[in-house]
Amino acid sequence: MARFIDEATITIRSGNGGAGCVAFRREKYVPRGGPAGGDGGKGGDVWFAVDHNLATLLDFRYRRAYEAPNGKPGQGSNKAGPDGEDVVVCVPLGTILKNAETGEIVADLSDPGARILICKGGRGGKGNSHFATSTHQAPKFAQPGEPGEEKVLKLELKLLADVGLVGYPNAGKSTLISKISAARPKIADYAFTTLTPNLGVVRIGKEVGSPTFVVADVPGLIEGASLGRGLGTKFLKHLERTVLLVHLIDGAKLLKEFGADDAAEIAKGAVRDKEILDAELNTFSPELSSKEQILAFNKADLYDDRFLEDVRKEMGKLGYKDVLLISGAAHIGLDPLLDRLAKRLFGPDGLKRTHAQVQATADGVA
Ligand SMILES: Nc1nc2c(ncn2[C@@H]2O[C@H](COP(=O)(O)OP(=O)(O)OP(=O)(O)O)[C@@H](O)[C@H]2O)c(=O)[nH]1
Ligand SMILES: [Mg+2]
Repeated sequence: MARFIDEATITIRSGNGGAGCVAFRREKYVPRGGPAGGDGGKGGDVWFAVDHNLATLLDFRYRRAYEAPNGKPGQGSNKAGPDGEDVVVCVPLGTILKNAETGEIVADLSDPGARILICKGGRGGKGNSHFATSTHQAPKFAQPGEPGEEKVLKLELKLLADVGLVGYPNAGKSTLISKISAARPKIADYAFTTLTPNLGVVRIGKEVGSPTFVVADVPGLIEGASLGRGLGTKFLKHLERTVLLVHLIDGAKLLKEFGADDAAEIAKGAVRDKEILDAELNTFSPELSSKEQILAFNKADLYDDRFLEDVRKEMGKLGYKDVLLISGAAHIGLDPLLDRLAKRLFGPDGLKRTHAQVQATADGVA
């Protein structure tokens, strides 16, 4: 999958207005014709519009300046100069434009039909015919055109995933996304294998045209991530627009810590791990931590079935009654997980998620 670029800085400039013209009528047998300088044309505007075929800001790494042409100067015989043509900068849905210096939001293109004027072209200057008065019939001046505007913008695009995977490093997030989607992230037996978010498109059903949703696999979180430990929490901004999170518990880590004799201990450890990360999510963003979560106890393949059932019961006693037992690697419990996700996303309260789908398709992930 292509590396996801979600930030770019570009300079945009609207056109200057063309100057008004100083000219006089020249007619046979009329020695002193009146003023006839035409108006300058308006400079081109720079607009931003959503293009549903775009999914990343990659193009802006190659082209960083967008300039609309100037209006042409006015001409004699009261002929106006032509306007500069407008430039439309096409961006993916969900792109946010910020002032690169102050960070202030200039525009949010989260509306599918968004088309926003960002730099207005300068007005054309008036030709000298506008300035004739009864006492001053032959003005030898005209108005200059107004200058265009220049802005340096930071473009930001959040990954518009429907479902976010959270968990400790090594919990098996990348393995899971690789089993349920076509994404092929790096998977390895060490912490912080995933350094940048991966997107995967999950199809419900096998037929072409059956519904899909987008899952984001992000780097692992650890205690203190909100203070910058590990890879920090910066990447969590990619989960801000998800509908729900799947919180993966690392069953292998708990086995190592507690052994396989006391289901209550393992359950306690699982709840502890979940709550540690919930606290990190909450420090990063209370809104993110209040999102609905599906709790999945992963690496179930390493456990004896009966023991695992006991773990589930013990977790229920601790207030977590709805835990899915899964294994990404061994493909255990994945269909029930996908069913749950599909019901939530496509059920009666399900949202329309055109944002994410459009993006992912264009990104070639599907
Ligand atoms: N036994 C078992 N091992 C698994 C399972 N899922 C993942 N693993 C192993 O766990 C290790 C970590 O897997 P990853 O998928 O890279 O974990 P991650 O959560 O993406 O890790 P980070 O990217 O570091 O946050 C790898 O060695 C995987 O093979 C599972 O269901 N069962
Ligand atoms: Mg990973």
